Formats: sequence, C-alpha cells, structure tokens
Amino acid sequence: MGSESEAIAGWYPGHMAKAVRRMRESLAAIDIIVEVVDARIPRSGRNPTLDALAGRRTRILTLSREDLAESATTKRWLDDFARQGLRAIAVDGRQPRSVARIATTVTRLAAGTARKGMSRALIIGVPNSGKSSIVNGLMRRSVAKTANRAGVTRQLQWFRLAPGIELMDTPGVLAPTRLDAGAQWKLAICGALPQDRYDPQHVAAAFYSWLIARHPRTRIPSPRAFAAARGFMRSGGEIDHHNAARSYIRALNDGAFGRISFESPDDAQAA
Ligand SMILES: Nc1nc2c(ncn2[C@@H]2O[C@H](COP(=O)(O)OP(=O)(O)OP(=O)(O)O)[C@@H](O)[C@H]2O)c(=O)[nH]1
Ligand SMILES: [Mg+2]
Repeated sequence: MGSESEAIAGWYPGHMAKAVRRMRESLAAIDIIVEVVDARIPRSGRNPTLDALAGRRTRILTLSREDLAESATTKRWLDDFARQGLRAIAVDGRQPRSVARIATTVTRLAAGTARKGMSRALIIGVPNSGKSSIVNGLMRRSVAKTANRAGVTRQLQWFRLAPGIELMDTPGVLAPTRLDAGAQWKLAICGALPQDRYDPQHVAAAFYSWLIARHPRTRIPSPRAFAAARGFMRSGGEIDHHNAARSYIRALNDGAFGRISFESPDDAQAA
C-alpha cells in the first residue's frame, strides 16, 4: 500500500493547515480541550499535532461511537487513560443524553478554569471523529453541520454552551505524516480519510485479514462472500468488488457486523 500511503500523506489540504494555524492563534484564550477520538481506534485515531497543541491545558478525551466498539475493550481503554491521568468519557455522539455527560464535566472544569467569568473550550480531533455531532448534542439543537464523510467542518466556529462557557468547533485534522499500513485501514474504515484517497478493496481485505487472525472462527462474512451474497454483479456475471467493498465498509459502520474494536490497550504499540 506504498503509493496509497503517499496519497494519504499528501492529503493535508489547505483548510487543515489553516485550521491548525487558527487554532494556535486562539489558544491563548482556551482553557479546556475536548479531544474526540473514535472508540474503535483510540491509538491510531489520535493526532500527535493536536496533542502537542493542547499542551498542558485541562483536557477531556471523548471516545465517540462507543455504540460500535466492544464495551469491555472501551472499558479497558478508559481505565488505561485514567491510569495515565487523562479524563476520558465514552459516548454515542448522536444521543444528547449520552453527550450530556461531557457537558457535566465541562461545566465542572469551567468553574475551576474561568477567567473573568468566562471559560473557553476547543473541540479537536481527526476528520469525521464526531466533533460536530457532540457540539450539537451539547447545544441540544442542530447548530453545526454533520455528515458521514471526512472534511465536513471547514471553519472554526464559536458556540455559547451556557452562560460563561463557550465552545469552538474545528475542522478535523489528520497528522500530515506517512501513515503505517495498520493505521491506514482503520482510519479509512472510521471515515477519517476521504473516499477517493483509498482503495476500498484493500481496506476491506486488510480489515478481514486482521479479523481472522484474531478470530479464526468469526461469523462475519469475508468481503468476497459479502459481495456474492449481496449480488454485486456487473453485466456479464462478474462481481463488482469495488462497490461491494464500499458497501461492506458501510455495513461495518452501520453496526451490521456487531461491535468491533480495532485496537485495545494490550496490543503491541506498533500494531
Ligand atoms: N454510530 C455513531 N455515529 C456517530 C457518532 N457520532 C457521530 N456519528 C456520525 O459520524 C458522522 C460524522 O460526524 P461529525 O460530527 O460530522 O464528525 P466531525 O468530527 O465533525 O467531522 P469533520 O467536521 O469532517 O472533521 C455523522 O454521520 C454522525 O452521525 C456515534 O457516537 N456513533
Ligand atoms: Mg465537523
């Protein structure tokens, strides 16, 4: 997947570089950082550039899409982050009741960090990790645009969360570095990469080889079996593997194959 890795490394569009610049400029006013990472990839789904940007500010790590991750693994991640002294919460970003737990923590932290009665928070993370959904949940109405593809939010935008608390939504930013093959398929499945930047067949195949190495007796269909069963045929009887693989990845994200965590705190760091 060498050439793909370059294509992805090259995908650091102007809006991301600009967003990072603007975030840096706003940092002096920021007291709290809410980092959002897909609960299925708490290691590969974090961006070291944003981590460095957060510095020593009060921080909340939000594991989003907890509805798609294995509950026991998410629990292990939460314990692991707690051991590192990081406040972490797992949520379903589409459910206001779930997101309310972030509001409780932000409000409590805001009381301790406010300057002249105002506390400001910045929400950061890789593309499509669920930042704007959380903003909407916290605001209890749809104020920020959300969609299931990378690069929806393009501008930094302030929202008034409560009297004395402001929150800034930001565009997703991917680390502008070469991604190793293991991180690529995970970020692609979690929607952090734009669809035209990866080959869905490679991604579906990489996922499935990871899966059968872990669960040799899995009942989740292989991409090939899925394509055949769903009738992805081109005229002439050939299987349309490309569109089948896209549909396979969509099914995974719809939860059709059940809850799957792609990473656990016990994996070797390099995995
Ligand atoms: N299943 C599930 N889907 C979620 C969750 N949170 C967000 N989504 C979906 O994920 C997609 C992306 O959400 P956004 O909130 O737009 O993500 P974002 O981080 O703001 O994305 P960018 O602005 O592109 O960086 C949307 O289709 C949401 O409905 C969650 O906890 N569970
Ligand atoms: Mg957004």
